This record gives sequence, C-alpha cells and structure tokens, in this order.
Amino acid sequence: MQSYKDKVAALLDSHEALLTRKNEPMEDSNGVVTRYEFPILTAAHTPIIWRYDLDEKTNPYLMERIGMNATLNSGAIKWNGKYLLVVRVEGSDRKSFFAVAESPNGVDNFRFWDFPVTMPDDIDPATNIYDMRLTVHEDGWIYGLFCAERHDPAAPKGDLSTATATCGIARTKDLVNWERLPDLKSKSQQRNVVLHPEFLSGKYALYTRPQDGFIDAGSGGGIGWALVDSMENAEVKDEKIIDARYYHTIKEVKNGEGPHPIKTDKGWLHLAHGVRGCAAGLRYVLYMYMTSLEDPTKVTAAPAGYFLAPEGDERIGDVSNVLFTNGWIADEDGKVFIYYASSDTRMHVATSTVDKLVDYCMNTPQDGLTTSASVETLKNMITHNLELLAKK
Ligand code: M1P
Repeated sequence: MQSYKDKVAALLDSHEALLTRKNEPMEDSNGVVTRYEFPILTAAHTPIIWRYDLDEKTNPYLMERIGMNATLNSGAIKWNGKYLLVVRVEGSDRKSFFAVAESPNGVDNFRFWDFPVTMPDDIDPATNIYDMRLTVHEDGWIYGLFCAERHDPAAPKGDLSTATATCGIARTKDLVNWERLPDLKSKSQQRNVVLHPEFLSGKYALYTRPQDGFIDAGSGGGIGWALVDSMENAEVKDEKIIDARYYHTIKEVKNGEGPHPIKTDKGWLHLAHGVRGCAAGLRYVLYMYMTSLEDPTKVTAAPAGYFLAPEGDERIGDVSNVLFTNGWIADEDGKVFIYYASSDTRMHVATSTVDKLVDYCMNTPQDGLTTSASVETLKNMITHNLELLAKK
C-alpha cells in the first residue's frame, strides 16, 4: 500500500509535470497572431499547498480542502527578465483574488508564487475584486487598477444579486507589497478602467467604461477617457467617449479597454474586448484600434470586426463564448505576448509582433456598418487580387 508520503510525492510529481509541460505554437496562424497548443494556466496549475492540507493527522484521506475554480483575466508585466501575470484566481467559494504567476519565456512553465496577493481594503471594503490592469507609470509606481464589487446598498430587500462596480486602485514597487489608494470617484459605475502610462498635460489619464448598472453599459457609450489630477484621490469629472459602440458590430452591447496601449512610432496600439448579444447569450471577442501619439483621444485606425474570437475548447467554460484580455507584454525585440482568458475559466497566450499588429490595424478595412459597405470592401480586394493573378 502507498504510504501517505508516497501519495503526497505522487501528487506533487503530477502537478510538476503539468507546470513544466512544453507549449508549442499552433501551425494554423492567420498571419496576424499565433495561438498555442495548451492553456498556460488552469485551476489545476494552482499550487498543491493552496488546495491540500498535507498533514496526515488533519487530512488522512489527502482530500482537497480549499477548491480553486478558475484562473482568468490576468494583468501582465515583464519584471526582472521574467514574464509575470497578476492572475485573477477564483476559488470554488466564488471569491476572486490576485496571485502572481511567473514564466521564464512567456508561453509555458508558469508557476504561482507561494502566497496570493494581500490587497488592503478600501475604507469601504469590497466583497470581490478582479481583473487587474498593470501600468508602469512614468511617475515611478506600478499601478494596479481593478474592479471592486459590492452588494448594492440600494437593492430591494431580499435582492442579493444587484451589485455595484467601482474601480479599485493600488500601487506597488515590487508586486508583493501593495498600497491601496481610495477607489475612483465617478458619477457612474465603472469596470475595465485602465491607467495610461504617461502624463497628459501633467495629469494622469484613464481609459474608463461608464456603465448604467453592474452588467449593463446602457447609455455608457463605449470606452471613455478622463484626466485626473492625482491617483491618491482620483475623481472622474469629465469623461469623453473615444471608442464608441455601434449597432450591429462586435461591440454593440459593451466594450472595454484591455491592457494599457503599447506606444509605437505609428501611434498607440490598443487591445480591447467587444460584446454582442445573441440567442445563446453574450459573445465576447477581442478587437484592436490605434490612437494618435499627439492626441491619444483621436482614433487613427479601427480595423473591422474581431481580432481574436473563441475557438474550439475556448468556447466552453463557466461563462461560455467569452474571450477577455487585460494583459500583454511587448518585448524589446518587438515580440508581443497577448494574454487572454477563455470563457472565464483559463488563461492562454497568443504571440505576434508590434509591426504585424500595427500593419493589421492600419491596413485592415474599417467597418462600413452595413452589408452593402462590407460587400463593396470585399469586391475591391477581389478585383485587385484578380488583376494581380492575371498578370502572372
Ligand atoms: O463574463 C465575461 C466578463 O464580464 C465582465 O466584463 P464586462 O464588464 O465587459 O461585461 C467582467 O465581469 C469580466 O470579468 C468577465 O470576464
């Protein structure tokens, strides 16, 4: 019979095999982006020491004591040569928390640090926190902006599902010790708020997502932009919609900025999510756009449609038909690691380059917003290609 020690060793060995599994790029790329064979983080990647009490006296059956449900929507940063994700881990108790996982190469061998992040509370403690966007700001701090969710105090008696979404703000110098700043003040609820990495006219700039309710963007209009005087008492006074939603597009119902944009010599490169409704519910896809270096509120490129949509196993999970992103890393050599979650369940990576993504944004036709316009765009390319092929 296997001893308790042997059972623990077997558990640790099979976990180690999962963590060290090589992740190969998939061959069927569309030329823009390359997906990888395996998810980079799943609930099974969370440390054994989080889930099992390894003491034979208190856990003689070696059962899981604390369940982990999902690893999703992760912020990303290159730190001391390592690829770090601040992962939204969701326990089986439905509470999300942040935990750092690091990889030597950005595509596999992600390993969680022993302890999750201890995030101090705001003066009004939140029930749940999630979806951190990381920004190394030119003021010298690393900021983490995330959603802080609370039961709506105005909910009718007995209604336990109406909630509020507010932007939580914290900063750090080492990703271990976090200083919590007051939550963002804003007239509307806010989710998907992202800090721009540079000052604009001496102010901090935020990408916002005003919303009428916890779920509904409603009159929110799209991705907004707001300048705030300080992050220590951040308040949205004026908000301007820079990336609006349109009828019958991939962002008809909602959209939200992903990670902060990457600065390129052709402009700021943005990654976002767009949501539309269908008979099966909401469908979340990723899309891109660019804004001007001189005026980051001016959209300069807006490729039509989605950049990445759920495929294969990505389609299924706790909240099916969802891709969501809030982290990417641009390496010194121009390679870009895009970290995205599928169906609110697991984390993936896809790779591209800054040059390819800029080319994608600047040369993919825009959405003409009608079938007729789409067909004209298609006919133009067919005609051009037929002429080229005829010359050969
Ligand atoms: O379930 C899909 C996503 O829904 C929310 O995003 P949004 O505010 O844009 O609708 C968030 O709860 C996000 O975490 C989640 O992945």
